[in-house]
Amino acid sequence: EVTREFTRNLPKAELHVHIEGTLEPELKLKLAKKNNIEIGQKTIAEVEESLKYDDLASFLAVYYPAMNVLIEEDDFYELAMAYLKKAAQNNVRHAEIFFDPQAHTSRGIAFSTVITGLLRATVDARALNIDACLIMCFLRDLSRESARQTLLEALPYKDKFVGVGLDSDEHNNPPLKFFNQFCTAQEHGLHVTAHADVDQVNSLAHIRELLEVIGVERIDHGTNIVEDPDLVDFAAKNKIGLTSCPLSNDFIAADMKGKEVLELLEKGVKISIHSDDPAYFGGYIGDNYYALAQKYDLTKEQVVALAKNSFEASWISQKQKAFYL
Ligand code: ES4
Ligand code: ZN
Repeated sequence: EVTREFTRNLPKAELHVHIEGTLEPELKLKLAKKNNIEIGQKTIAEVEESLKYDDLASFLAVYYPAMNVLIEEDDFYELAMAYLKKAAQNNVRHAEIFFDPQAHTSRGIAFSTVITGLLRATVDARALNIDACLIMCFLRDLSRESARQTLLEALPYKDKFVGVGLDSDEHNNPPLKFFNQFCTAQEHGLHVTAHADVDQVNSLAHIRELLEVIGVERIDHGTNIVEDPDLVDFAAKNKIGLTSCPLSNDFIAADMKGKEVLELLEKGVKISIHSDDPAYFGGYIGDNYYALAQKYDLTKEQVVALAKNSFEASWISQKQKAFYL
């Protein structure tokens, strides 16, 4: 009953996509050539051959080196524009896009180069009928001091992004490591979200820190919350958004987590479906909805409920939400 066309055409909000994770092999090769970067691959087939991972650490080991091809402001613009065109084809109406400044500033690329290129693409996205904005993520496996510096550098641009997030390797990197940065960001009126990747060590403790201490508005992935009924109850009552990414979870945890998604949907949690790193995990947002719907035999009503949750959990105004709900 739920077709590929249905999942593609349904109006959606994309709340969990890493712009660096939308770097397709073709653009990677093109930018490597333009910028004279040695990446060890010369053909699409060779790039595809390099896409081998089965957990978070092995994925990140492929993911970060690929970003070396992004040098100029125009490279960031082109990356984001290519993503936004794919998003438009998937009927994404609103996109809140993660970017990882430290993955670039650590290679000597200026923060202003990254954000200016990405921001220019979000402006041009209006012509595609997409309302797009940016979320700046801290890399949790880097130091607090690095996060502090990054936030300091970002604050002069605070009207150019809507919130902060937390991503990269979760192992031994609990949310409270960045308590100060989250507080400062909130004081400046920024929204807050953070990854609690599926099946990570101490995942429930991390989710509890995020909800009780930091006061996040969303949790990225976070489906392990089903193990704690009190936290599920809290998330439902407080309209905490959970952004689940089936194709990513299938790579990282060999499980799309459909059972957890359905249980949370049933319990009234604002859970929705997203694409994480679509160039790496085999599909954009429509593909993620379709894969989940196929595997778990979802009804149209369930798919529509997930898509409506994506607008409810988004950071658009109540008036804009009324338009989509
Ligand atoms: C990520 Cl799957 C995943 N987990 C954590 N951080 C990330 N950054 C990009 N993809
Ligand atoms: Zn993610």
